[in-house]
Amino acid sequence: MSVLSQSKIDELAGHLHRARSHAEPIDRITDRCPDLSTEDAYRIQNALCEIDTGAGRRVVGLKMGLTSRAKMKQVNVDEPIRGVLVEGMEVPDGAAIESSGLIHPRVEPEIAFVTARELAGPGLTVDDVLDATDFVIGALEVIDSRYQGFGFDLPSVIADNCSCARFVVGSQPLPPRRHDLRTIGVVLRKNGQLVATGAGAAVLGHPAASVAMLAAMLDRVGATIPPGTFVLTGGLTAAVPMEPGDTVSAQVQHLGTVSCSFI
Ligand code: OOG
Ligand code: MG
Repeated sequence: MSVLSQSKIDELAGHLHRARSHAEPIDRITDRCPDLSTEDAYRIQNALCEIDTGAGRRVVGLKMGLTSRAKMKQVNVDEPIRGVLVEGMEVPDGAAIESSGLIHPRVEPEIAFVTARELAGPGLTVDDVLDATDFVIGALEVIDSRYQGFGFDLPSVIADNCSCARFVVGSQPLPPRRHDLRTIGVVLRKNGQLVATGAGAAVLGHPAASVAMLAAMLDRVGATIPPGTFVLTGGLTAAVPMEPGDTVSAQVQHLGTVSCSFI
């Protein structure tokens, strides 16, 4: 149920926007609004994205988060969430990311989808999603919670656009049915050392199920996944903290290696 006035929603979005642009952590939104509903949290997220689009940044994709046990356990929130990727978040494969613009970045390996056709409504199956997919590709997501100590609850992380900060897309797109995405292995290395391993099925049993869930979640607000949408399906492993000087790479079976570093 929506209870907050639009001016309160805009004020909270402005607060998160300042935290993000100054790279200064803030207290959880639910410390200010203890009864914040999920619905109002998405309204704050929407207002935050409108600050970006109002400044001329295009929406470049959508994301799902908290779709694997490893991720849910790490942040102690056990419900999947959706967020919006805007222009300026994407960095080229192998790029060096300025740490000064971020608070306490973490990196996680993901399998991304690019849709060919619109996906709409609840009840879509993995097959429906695969039928409507142009290609899948490996990705890294750089998350950076705007909250102190990366500590949040469900409404707070939704309002913060699901900790979105940067993302890196690999260079080996594959047709969605070329391989069984459930058994695609991922190896995550930080500074050359193995830090995590995973498989596609870590995400809701099949990464395409994450896209189906996104369509169902959007349906609740009368929206769909348009054709040509880039979708991050969620971290396959827990996220790994990054400091200036660190390099991270994800080797994703059949999808090549994707990497970035922090300066
Ligand atoms: C929330 C964002 C989660 C994922 O892939 O699970 C996410 C967070 O962990 O800060 O992007
Ligand atoms: Mg993610």
